[in-house]
Amino acid sequence: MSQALIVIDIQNDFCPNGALAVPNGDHIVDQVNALMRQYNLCVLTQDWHPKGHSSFASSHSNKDTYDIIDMSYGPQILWPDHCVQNSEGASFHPRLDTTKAHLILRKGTNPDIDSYSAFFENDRKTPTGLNGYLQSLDIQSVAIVGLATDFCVNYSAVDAAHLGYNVTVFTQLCRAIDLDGSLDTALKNMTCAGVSLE
Ligand code: VGL
Ligand code: ZN
Repeated sequence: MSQALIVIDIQNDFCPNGALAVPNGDHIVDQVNALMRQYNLCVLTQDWHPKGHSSFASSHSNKDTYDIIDMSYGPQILWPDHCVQNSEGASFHPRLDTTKAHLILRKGTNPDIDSYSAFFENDRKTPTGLNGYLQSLDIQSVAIVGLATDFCVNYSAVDAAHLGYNVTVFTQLCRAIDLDGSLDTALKNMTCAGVSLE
C-alpha cells in the first residue's frame, strides 16, 4: 500500500518568536526530518497569505486578535498577521530538511478565504489540488505531522479521512496552539473521523 507523509506548516511564524508562535513548535523539527527519510513521498505544506489577508485581525476595523467573525463560509478566528508571502516568518524553519519534499503546497493564498486544511480551503469545498496529486500517485494512506495540531493538522487529517485515506497523526510530532480547549476538541474530531492518533 502506498503511503505519503504530509508535513504541515513547520514555518518560522509558528515557532518560538514567530508571529503566531506555537509553544515548542520547533521541538519537532529533527524528528520530522528523520521521519521524512522513511517515506517515499513527502509533501510539505506552507501557510502563504497575501498581505491584508481576511484571516488577519488587522484587516478588520474594531476587531482583536482571536475574535471570531462570520465570513461567507462560516465562523473564522482572527489571527495575528502571519506567514505573509515571501516574508522570513513564512519561510520553513531553518533546520527543516526541505530537500526531502516532492511537493511543497502553498495554502491560504486566496485573500478572502482561510485554508487550514491541506485539501480544502475553509469554505470546505475549494480544493487545493492535493487530493488529485495523491490519487494520481495511487496513495491510499497518509501520515500527518506538524503545526498546529488543533488547526491545520486537525483539518487536514479530518479531510483526508473523509476523502477515504487511511490517516495516522503522530501526535508527538505535532504541537498545538490550544485556544479555549481547541486541542481537546481537535483530538475528539480526529478520532470521530476515524483518524488514528499515535
Ligand atoms: C494555522 C492558524 C492560522 C496552522 C495557520 O498552521 O495551524 N493556524 N493559520
Ligand atoms: Zn494562516
